[in-house]
Formats: sequence, structure tokens, C-alpha cells
Amino acid sequence: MNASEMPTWIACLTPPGQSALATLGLYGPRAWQTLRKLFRRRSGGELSEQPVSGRFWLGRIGGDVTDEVVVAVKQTEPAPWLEVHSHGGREVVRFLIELFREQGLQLCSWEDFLRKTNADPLSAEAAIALAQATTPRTAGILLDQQQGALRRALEAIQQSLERGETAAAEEGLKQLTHYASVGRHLTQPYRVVVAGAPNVGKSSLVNALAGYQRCIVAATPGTTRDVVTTRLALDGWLVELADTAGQRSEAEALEEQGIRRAWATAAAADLCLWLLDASTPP
Ligand SMILES: Nc1nc2c(ncn2[C@@H]2O[C@H](COP(=O)(O)OP(=O)(O)OP(=O)(O)O)[C@@H](O)[C@H]2O)c(=O)[nH]1
Ligand SMILES: [Mg+2]
Repeated sequence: MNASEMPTWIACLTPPGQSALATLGLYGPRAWQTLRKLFRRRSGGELSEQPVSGRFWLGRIGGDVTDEVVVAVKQTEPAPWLEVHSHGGREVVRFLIELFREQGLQLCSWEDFLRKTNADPLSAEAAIALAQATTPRTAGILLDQQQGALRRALEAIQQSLERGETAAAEEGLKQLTHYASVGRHLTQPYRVVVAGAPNVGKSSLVNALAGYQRCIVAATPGTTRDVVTTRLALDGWLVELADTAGQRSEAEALEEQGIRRAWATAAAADLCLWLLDASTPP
């Protein structure tokens, strides 16, 4: 499909709900002409016939009802890519999207919008993952990925192969494989299960690490029955701690259910901490 045949897309790039501002993205061959039709510059006069990359304007969009917006041209090639910064809130966003859809623009999700506007699919996926980053450390790594870190590593391996340097290529691939599981944890937490016999202090340890009383602590063995999870950042990485029921053989039916859940959670975990009471022999 050549550039003039492709559809023109619109997406809301900011989360739905209450906020002062919202941003709409427009991308495709008809984006600029449609904006020119609907937008009135505050200083008067028409927008130029062709978009100019890096320029922005203040004005209004609408008919009887209008919203004050800032429009920006992010890119002009291979097709115009624009942003409209409007007031926030579901209704203003809905009203603006409808105006553009009446002009033939097609609505897509913000994830698809990133995929359409990013020439490099790896960069698009990194930008989507960045929206889920929960710590400055993981956000920093994802920003680096979005700016092409993985692509550069793959290109370096390819160049080694083209030069016949198979050992260097193999080393590069080994490093990438090593980082694969780390990459998964940029958006998914490390799952750490705290397990052990009843009353050894599992819930107390989870509370100490969480910094608040997340779990019930009591002197009675068998206090924790269900799996209780807590998310926290350790050294800049997201960790989900799971407190579990104490493991013992002579448990009544309810406690036994908790023990089965504890085993299942431990089996799916990245790490299982088995806690022992240091004051009694194991
Ligand atoms: N002396 C001492 N007591 C502790 C320590 N950690 C926890 N306790 C006490 O040990 C008892 C049991 O603590 P919990 O944290 O509820 O133990 P648990 O392993 O979660 O117990 P269950 O949920 O019943 O399996 C409570 O009375 C705690 O105050 C510790 O490091 N030293
Ligand atoms: Mg407990």
C-alpha cells in the first residue's frame, strides 16, 4: 500500500478519565487537510497548505461548541503525524474524536497508534512497555530500548556474522539470551514466595520488607491461611512478595487448602524463600 492509500488514524494517547489535558494523535495522508478544515488559529489566518515538522499553533477546534487546543506537527514523512492537545475528561475527548471520525478518520488504540507511527517495531513495543514501567530504573532501561538499544545489539551481531567473526556473534547472542529473562521483568514483577513452617515469622518478614502491616501477625501457628501478595521495589526492580500459609502435616481441612495454595504459588515463583526459626532446631 503506498502512503496515499493508507487510512488516516486517530487515537487518544492519554488515559481515559479526569485530567486537565488530553492528547490525541493523528497519523495518515489526510491528517493535515482534516486538521486545517476543523482548526481555527487564535491569531487568525489559515494553516499553511503543507505541514511543517516541529511547528505548533494555539487555536480552537469544533463548530457551535469548540475546545481550545494546541496542535503540533511531529513529523511529515512518510505521512503527516500530528498531535492535538485539548482539555481533558471523557466528554471533550469523545466530542473531538467524533469530529475527526465524521471526516473519515479511523479510531485505533494508543498501542496501535505507536505501532503505526514507529518505523521500528522493537522501538514501538518498548514504548508500549514503557507505559507499564513502575520504577525509575526499569523506565530508564525501556527508554534506552525505545531509542534502539536492542536493534543496535542485533545489528552488531549481524555485522560480526557478515565479517565471518562467528565467536563474536555467538558471544553477542549469548548475552542477549542472558538478558531475555531480565527483559521480562521490566514490566512483570519478580515473584518471590515466603514459605516455611507455621509461626516462624513469614508474615512478620513480609511486613518488615513492605514497611507496613500488610499481613496479620499472631503468636498462634496457622494464622495465615490464604496467599497474601504485596508489591514493592527492591533495588529499582518490581517484586511481588507472596506470604503463604505455614507448612505442616497435621492441619485441619481449611488450613490444608491454604497449604495447597502455598505450594502452587511457590511452584510458579521466580524465587522461594524458605524461612526457619533460628531459635529452635530444624
Ligand atoms: N522473637 C521473635 N519473634 C518473632 C520474630 N518474627 C516474628 N516473631 C513472632 O512470631 C509469631 C509468629 O509470627 P508470624 O509472622 O505471624 O509467623 P508466620 O510464619 O507468618 O506464621 P503462620 O502464618 O501461622 O504460618 C508472632 O508472635 C511474631 O511476633 C522474630 O524475628 N523474633
Ligand atoms: Mg503468617
